[in-house]
Amino acid sequence: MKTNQFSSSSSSSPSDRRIGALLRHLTAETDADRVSSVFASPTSGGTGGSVFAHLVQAPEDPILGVTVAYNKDPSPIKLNLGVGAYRTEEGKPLVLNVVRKAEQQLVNDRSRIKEYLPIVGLGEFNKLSAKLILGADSPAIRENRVTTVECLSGTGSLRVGGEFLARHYHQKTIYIPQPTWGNHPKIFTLAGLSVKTYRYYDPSTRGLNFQGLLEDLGAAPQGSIVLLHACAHNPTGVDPTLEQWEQIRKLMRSKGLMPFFDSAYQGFASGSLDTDAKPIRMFVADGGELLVAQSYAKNMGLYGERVGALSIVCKAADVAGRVESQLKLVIRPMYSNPPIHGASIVAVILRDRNLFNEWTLELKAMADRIISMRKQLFEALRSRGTPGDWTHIIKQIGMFTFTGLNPAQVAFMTKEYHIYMTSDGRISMAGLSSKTVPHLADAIHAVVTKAV
Ligand code: KET
Repeated sequence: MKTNQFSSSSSSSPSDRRIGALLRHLTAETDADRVSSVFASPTSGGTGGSVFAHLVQAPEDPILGVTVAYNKDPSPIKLNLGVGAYRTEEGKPLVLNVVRKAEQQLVNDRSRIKEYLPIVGLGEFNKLSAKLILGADSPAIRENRVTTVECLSGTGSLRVGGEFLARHYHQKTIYIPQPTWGNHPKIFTLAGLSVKTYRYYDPSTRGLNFQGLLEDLGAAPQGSIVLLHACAHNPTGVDPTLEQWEQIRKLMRSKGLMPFFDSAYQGFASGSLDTDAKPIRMFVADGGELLVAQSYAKNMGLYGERVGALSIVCKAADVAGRVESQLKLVIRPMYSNPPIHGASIVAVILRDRNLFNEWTLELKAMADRIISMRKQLFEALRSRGTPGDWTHIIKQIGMFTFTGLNPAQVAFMTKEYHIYMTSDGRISMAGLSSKTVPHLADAIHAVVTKAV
């Protein structure tokens, strides 16, 4: 047997000795043993059926599956309004200019290396992300009460935060709005929380069911976790007003409900990063604790870089330190440590005043183009005399319009017009352009006048 670093010796530790014994045991196996064990294995080659033969075909994801179906459609007039991903007037994905510049800087810097990041990610990115969402003058940052860890975009931040709460928070129930982003219930269930809903949207007014929301949160057990969309609620495009946020805050704090903000669209609702962060900052200003998951997918167009952050605002600096130590224990066995490239791009942009300002302009331009699409679609329906009240198209906020079209109507529009959207009638306004608005308006007009 070959010697190795785990060979037992009088100076080795008990754990080294255990590993050494295990290795000896494994390598002591004879060739004959190995051959017979390979053929005895149900996973080996041969004539038997697959051990996975019982699997049923899983359905596609309700949102990402729309793109899969769209990609298969050979029609030249097809239109993908499914996934919330920004497109230009030409219908092309957009890499922001500031992102190109930041990447150039990174490439030119020969001192950059590809070592592992720490478990919590890129330190500078974490600091700047906390500042971006909580505000440069945030008392919580000043008092060192915030711990921020880089995670795999918004989804990863929600997942890590969910698992942290499941392990260490006294309440295991999270209330999510009804409706919400379809991945929320799956993320939190797999993180180990139990998921319940609170009323949020009123289909009859196509607005906020504020009364229902207050009643449901008022009836939630003391200390429950509450998932809140920081801005540009997905899929409804309906946000509380600041006055309503203040009432929500008071109610939640009076019952010790733990806010968990999902901020996937900072800057996309109003066009201003600070305005869109106001609800979160109201909850920080009262000195209470909260979690926030940030994503740079939409506002920096870094979808595939998977860059985001989880911040936990605590009441005291020493608590924040211990929270961070526990977050590391969640992250390390999940994916060890996060990727370096996306976080480096964000850090370059956030640290440089000129690049930051340029980013805010590009972000505002994306938000403005979406607002202009809302106006154009609304006008197109009005000019066609399409029955119904379509003012919600211009009232709703953010990337999506929650049209009110039902699954049968959506299916009709996909079949006859090659327009792809989620079956709940949500359309990504960011996927529209002046050229495609008439096609969508024709389809909506046809479907509502046909009584599908
Ligand atoms: N939260 C919300 C509310 C959200 O809409 C998304 C993505 C995410 C988090 C996660 O994004 P990430 O890429 O992990 O940072 N929503 C769009 C894309 C998707 O479904 O994955 C969407 O609704 O189309």
